[in-house]
Amino acid sequence: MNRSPFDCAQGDLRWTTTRMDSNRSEHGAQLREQLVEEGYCVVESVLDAEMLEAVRAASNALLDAQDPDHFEKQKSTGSLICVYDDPWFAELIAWQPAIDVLATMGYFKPTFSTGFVISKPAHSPPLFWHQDWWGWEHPHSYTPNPQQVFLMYYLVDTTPENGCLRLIPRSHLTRHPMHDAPEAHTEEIRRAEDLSEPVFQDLEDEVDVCVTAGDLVIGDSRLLHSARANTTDQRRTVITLWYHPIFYELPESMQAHLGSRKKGPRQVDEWPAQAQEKIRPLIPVYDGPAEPLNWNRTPGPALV
Ligand SMILES: O=C(O)CCC(=O)C(=O)O
Repeated sequence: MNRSPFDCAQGDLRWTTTRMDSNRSEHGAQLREQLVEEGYCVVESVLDAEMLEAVRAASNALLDAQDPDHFEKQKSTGSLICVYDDPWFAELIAWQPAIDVLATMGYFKPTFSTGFVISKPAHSPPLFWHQDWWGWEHPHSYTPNPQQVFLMYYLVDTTPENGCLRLIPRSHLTRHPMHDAPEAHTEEIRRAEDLSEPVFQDLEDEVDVCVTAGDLVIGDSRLLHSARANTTDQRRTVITLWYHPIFYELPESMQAHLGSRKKGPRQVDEWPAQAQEKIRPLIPVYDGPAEPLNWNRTPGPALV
């Protein structure tokens, strides 16, 4: 069966290009509801075969250029290479089918901050449990609408054997014991030195998210997530891109943190003009007087 870019992994949420626009917006509304309530949703086949091949080629080139030490330092994550390292990624950041998905969800003016090539080598350990939000000092972070979402594109079909994503539904809005586990992003944890640490354990309420290559996983950055070990002989790569679906409705101090540099991150200044132009509409811009919100990755007591 041909799948449209807007098909959802949830069987009853399917939408095809042959239906009317009202069905399309209904599907977008269902995706948004799932994102806001559960913390994530999946949209099938957002990358077509040609784009998938192009993303694989660009990612493999970056991965093959890394020093072996990079993979040692990032043993648990696999790799952590910023997409700003290669202007080709402008194509993926501004990929229209994904921007269209966000629009059907009612996110008409998203902005983009950064992204990473995360690749688990063959026979590599699990990724530690963590969440990626840095704005916990503002009360807005304890309300349902997402301040930041990850768009994850897996470049191979994922399974529990090759390191699929796993997550704790609703943990973006509800406290979980893992929120109070020792800090996850330390050097020792990144190096996966002790796999008996709590951040590497299986959790009762975890959900595996297995996808087909080219599907899109959209998740709230506050959601607790991790990835299983890759026990296969093949590399398993995901590209994670961070967007801000309601940037222009966020508190000014959050906007200031993200958008105080008018031209975007420094590396972008060195990109060819065409690549800069491609992502320009997605660069967050803040011109107001507010001071940037303090960066704090630890949820406060208001998360209950
Ligand atoms: O490797 C994965 O599947 C997940 C990557 C991840 O946790 C992240 O990008 O925040």
